[in-house]
Amino acid sequence: MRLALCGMPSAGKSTLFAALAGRRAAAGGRAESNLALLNVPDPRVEALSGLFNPKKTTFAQISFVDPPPPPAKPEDPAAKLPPELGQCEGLLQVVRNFDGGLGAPDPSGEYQAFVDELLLHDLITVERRLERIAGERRRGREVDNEEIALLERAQELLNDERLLSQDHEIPDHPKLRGFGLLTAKPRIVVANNAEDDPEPPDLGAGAPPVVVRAAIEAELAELEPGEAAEFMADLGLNESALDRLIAAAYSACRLISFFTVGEDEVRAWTITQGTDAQHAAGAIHSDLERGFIRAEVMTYDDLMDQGSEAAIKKAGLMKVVGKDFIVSDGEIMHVRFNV
Ligand SMILES: Nc1nc2c(ncn2[C@@H]2O[C@H](COP(=O)(O)OP(=O)(O)O)[C@@H](O)[C@H]2O)c(=O)[nH]1
Ligand SMILES: [Mg+2]
Repeated sequence: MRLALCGMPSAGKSTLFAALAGRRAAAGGRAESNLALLNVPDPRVEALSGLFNPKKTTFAQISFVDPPPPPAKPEDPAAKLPPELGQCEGLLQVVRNFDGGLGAPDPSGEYQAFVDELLLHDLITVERRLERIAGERRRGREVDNEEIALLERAQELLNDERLLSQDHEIPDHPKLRGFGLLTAKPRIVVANNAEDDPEPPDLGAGAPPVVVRAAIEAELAELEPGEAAEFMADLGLNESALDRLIAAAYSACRLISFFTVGEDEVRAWTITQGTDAQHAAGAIHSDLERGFIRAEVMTYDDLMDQGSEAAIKKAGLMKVVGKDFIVSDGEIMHVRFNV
């Protein structure tokens, strides 16, 4: 999963990136994105690895992108936001809630101002596409009426200042996938608080934000694990910004993990809630999806209770399931396939 940091200038995006990535981010004036590919911490993977002693242990991965501000193009209001935002699966909207010599923060005002930028970006994208289709129709070309209906519905929502993520169909529709519509994406709102302030600000809309204190958490990320734990205890933090943001991202993107285990590898895989066994197998390899026969499924908790797969089978806790079985978080699968 790829998440892009976004928000107003000086909200603390690059500082938060450094906290997440555990290293300094390149600051302003750069042309390239800061990019971090990180393991998703999961104690279950560690416990399974302890049980199977595999040659390899592989965590799920998540990537964070901190794109540079795009070059100013006053004539093109749609070019105000970095194009990288359109290419990721979710947005992390950072809102400044510290003074830091930048002036008193206005988290709810800044939050809404950036949401307005997202809405405007999408409205321009949708209207440009509709104009293009109208041009094709005038030239006698065939047009896609389903796409037009979707775009017109999107336009109506956006004109009412409503997010496309609220629509039942627009966010996942294959006909709109290529347009990088930003309000259709899952978005996690992050308040970047002052060092001494653990309270979430009232943003006037949406769910309460995840609170981070990016400046100190960036320092924390540079410490040795032992020192970091001590420092976190002093700050009254029991989970790092990374842990909290990953949990929020999994929930906002409706993601779950399942596992594969064995002597060769213990591994976590990320799928969307509601994925069936055959498509989950496809997350591992397309051959497993194509040649899917059945899967043997046990739960992580049962395996930890029973202590071995042999004991699981003896206790009748290994299920044999077909392709339509819906995989749940924490299930362990052996896929039987034939290609
Ligand atoms: N006091 C304080 N300053 C911060 C914090 N986060 C960022 N800053 C400072 O605010 C300025 C802008 O931060 P930066 O991460 O570059 O913002 P960006 O423009 O969103 O990438 C920098 O001078 C940071 O050092 C914070 O949590 N507390
Ligand atoms: Mg920056």
